[in-house]
Amino acid sequence: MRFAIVVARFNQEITSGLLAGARAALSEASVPDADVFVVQVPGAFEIPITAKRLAETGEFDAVICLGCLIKGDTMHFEYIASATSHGIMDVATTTGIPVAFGVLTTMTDEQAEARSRPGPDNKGREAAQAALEMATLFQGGPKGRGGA
Ligand code: DLZ
Repeated sequence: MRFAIVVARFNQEITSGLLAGARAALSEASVPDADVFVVQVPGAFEIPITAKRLAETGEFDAVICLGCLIKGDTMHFEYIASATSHGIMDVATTTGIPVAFGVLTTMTDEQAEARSRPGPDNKGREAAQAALEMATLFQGGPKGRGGA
């Protein structure tokens, strides 16, 4: 199976931890590095269009989206979080390719750090595990192996 990862550079100290967690989960599932394609984008807002282009290539069994939004003093957080989450869901439902949501939306830096550290609570790892499960489920064709 082949996977694409879209990772935002904004809050890079956090998103690099998410990327490491996602890579670790794929590697532990015996996915070779050569079958993992990583694309960096400026911020979370740019994730959906990039995920869509990758999903539409037909080359990937799933796309993993990684980013980090930390609430600030303005409405930016709300607008970007809403656009990103709806955009990512839209990519999955319009392309039929599983798209995992690994975008943190936290109130504080500390919450983001706790979710991007190495270990079982790393949300990049969780997103990659969801992508692996969905890619496996859909391996049997449109109806999937699980009858979905
Ligand atoms: C502008 C912006 C702000 C304020 N905050 C974040 C953030 O917390 N996380 C993130 O990934 N990106 C942020 N951005 C950048 C936007 O996602 C986007 O890259 C720019 O608005 C340019 O389209």
